[in-house]
Amino acid sequence: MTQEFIDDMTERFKKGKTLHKKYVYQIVIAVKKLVYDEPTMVEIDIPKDVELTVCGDTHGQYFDLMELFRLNGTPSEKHWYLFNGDFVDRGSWSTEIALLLYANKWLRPKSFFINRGNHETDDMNRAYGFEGECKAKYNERVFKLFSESFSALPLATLIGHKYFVLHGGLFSDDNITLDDIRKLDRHKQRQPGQAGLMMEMLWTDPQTEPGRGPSKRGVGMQFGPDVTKRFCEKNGLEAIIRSHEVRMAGYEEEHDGKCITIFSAPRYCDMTENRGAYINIGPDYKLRFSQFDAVPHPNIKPMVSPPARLASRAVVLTPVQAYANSSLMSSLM
Ligand SMILES: [Mn+2]
Repeated sequence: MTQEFIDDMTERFKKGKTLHKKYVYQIVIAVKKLVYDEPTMVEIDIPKDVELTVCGDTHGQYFDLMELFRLNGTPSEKHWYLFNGDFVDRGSWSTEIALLLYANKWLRPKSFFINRGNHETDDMNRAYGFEGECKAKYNERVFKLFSESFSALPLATLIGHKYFVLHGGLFSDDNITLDDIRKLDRHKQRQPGQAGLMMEMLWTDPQTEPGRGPSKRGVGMQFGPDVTKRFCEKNGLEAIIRSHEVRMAGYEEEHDGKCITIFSAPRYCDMTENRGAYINIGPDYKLRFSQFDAVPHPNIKPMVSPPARLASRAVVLTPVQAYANSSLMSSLM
């Protein structure tokens, strides 16, 4: 992989062109190997002359990601990026975003990072467009390779022992520590399933009430400010940084500033009038939030299979299928 290749690919995608299949196979296979060998929780420190940008959900909104890079700078050895999951599904350019992120990961594995989100999973990709998009733009093998690579992605990143970054949020059990995440062998299960630590890391949401509550999604659960406070104190953290839910400002600091949501898909699904945001962190480990707005994009509809298809053949819905069928699907990630 070279920067020239990435620049060329970026321009091709802007013009609505695809990449030759042989390059797609090479990129996805190479990145699968790379991320498979990373720990379940990647631990990074920010060197003196480096800035790290943390991005939330991008959901196939390629032209908005281009706007983010235009405003904030493209990835380089001195400008690191961490994408906190949900870069595919819902938008019309999920393969473009996935390939661009992967090409960057291949070129600079130690300065470009990707966490898995609840949409880097087979169930979600079937219902929310990524599988269909892979088949429409490439072929089924491309989807299968992506699916394998998603299963290999790390589930969290720890920044300077201060910020715990993961897609969903905290856990149903107060005894879980960062050491349990370090020890979690994510390669034992390809999909997060309906219960357990991996599922909770990808699916949970914060709530304003103390304690824990049922999830409005039907998958995972919600955790209150006291849960976040205890987790941060116990693990010596400043805050957790998560994504997974749209916020009108693109970001929100909740739970006394200890639970930060970052969301990078402005005008989400062309339906919500939210801004997008990202966080820049330098060697001082202070968080600097930036917001940005959606830009125009070609009028191409997402390749979503109708959720009714799931209902028609499933007598008993799994929680994930129920979520896919719920009327909340347009307002949640
Ligand atoms: Mn999500």
